[in-house]
Amino acid sequence: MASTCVVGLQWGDEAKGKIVDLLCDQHDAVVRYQGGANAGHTVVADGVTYKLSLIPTGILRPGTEGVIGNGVVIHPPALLKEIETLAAQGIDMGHRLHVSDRAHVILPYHMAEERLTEESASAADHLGTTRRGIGPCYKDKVGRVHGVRVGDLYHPERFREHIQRIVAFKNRLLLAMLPDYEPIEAEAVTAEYLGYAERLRPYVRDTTTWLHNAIGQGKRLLFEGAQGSLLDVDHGSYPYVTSSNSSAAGIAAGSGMPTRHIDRWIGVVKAYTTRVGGGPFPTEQDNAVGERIRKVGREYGTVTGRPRRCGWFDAVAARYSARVSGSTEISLMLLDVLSGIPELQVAVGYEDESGRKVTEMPGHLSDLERCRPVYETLPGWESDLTGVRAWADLPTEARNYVGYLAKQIGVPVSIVSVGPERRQTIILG
Ligand code: 2SA
Ligand code: MG
Repeated sequence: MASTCVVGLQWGDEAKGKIVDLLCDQHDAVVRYQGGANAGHTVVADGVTYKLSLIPTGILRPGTEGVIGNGVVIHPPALLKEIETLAAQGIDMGHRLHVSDRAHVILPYHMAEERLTEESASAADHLGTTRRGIGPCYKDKVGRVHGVRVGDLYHPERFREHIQRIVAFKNRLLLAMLPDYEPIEAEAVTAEYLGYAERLRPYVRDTTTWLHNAIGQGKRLLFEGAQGSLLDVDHGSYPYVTSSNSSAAGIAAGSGMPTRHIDRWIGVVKAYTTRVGGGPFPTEQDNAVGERIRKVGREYGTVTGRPRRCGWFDAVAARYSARVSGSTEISLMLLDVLSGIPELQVAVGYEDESGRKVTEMPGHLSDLERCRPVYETLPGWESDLTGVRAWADLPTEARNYVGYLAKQIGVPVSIVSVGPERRQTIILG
């Protein structure tokens, strides 16, 4: 038994893709269990950059299988485009990609519904989403009446009738609410999606059974989280979260696999913090430090290109999400980005308005918004770390910084990354 999970412990973009890619050799299949094409994973291998969104990172390795589990929401044209782009880069999906017939499908009206809130007159409604239809699709899934699953696409008559009913409902709603809304034609959408279904047919199956059989055959699975634990719909900074359980809490529900098969629980953090989209961010540095991190770390959204908000490492948040995600080891990413900053700050606690100490992550938005970080200052280092391959060769200050973060999170660091390439990795004994 050697299944692993790799989840982000911040607000996403912790460079999980690189860790998943590194661990692929030790696993037989990589499983996505939540999110959709809002995710962006960048992997650099032998100088080639691969951008993955819906497809599990494992697909880049010739022998590894990729599973898109039931908890994922799928926009079929986005998936097909990704398959084609990867094929053009020489990645042959063959029989290695498995898409759950229980996963929900994103339809054109979901994008329109997202505009309703994201472009509403009241800024308080704007979450700063990726506009990929993620939230509205999950709403329909939980609401049940309007949910469409991948498996429905293979029952055309029933699907056609279902779409007619849904589209009639959505058109009425959206026409009343969105001034520039162009009504959707049920028959056109049906034909379009039945076309996608044919092209996706080789990949679609009951992935729950597939995974259980894989475990039965002694295969090792790697569960790959998208976004980060602080964006988890239950455990994150609600409502500024995504619509799925992006912490490790989502694994069982989103894959059909009990987590007792997992024996390695890796939490991934950056050496600093970023966030894209709205919501509280206590250690944000909306100043020269933040700009420097953004520039050196190339902190722009992989999917949307939006500049990411940057700030100091937040140990309160990381400690909390490491607990929620059950992390027993930490991969610390992008340490090289901090070179040349004379002093580094780490939030070790928060203070509320009246100066009272807060050591736990506040559950309510208003409380989190009002928190001021309490910082510990650590000396930085000058030298470029991108060529360092051994722990002993890191500057003392960098080693102290890593050790300090581990102590603050309460979980040991097992991997330190000093660049996007596979070889720019330090494995700690
Ligand atoms: P959504 O679209 O409903 O999931 O948006 C809700 C919030 O979740 C955030 N979110 C993300 N945060 C970081 N990275 C994500 N993936 C892309 C990337 C994002 C991009 O890898 O860079 O390209 O902009 C991601 N996906 C969702 C989102 O910003 C909202 O705050
Ligand atoms: Mg990303």
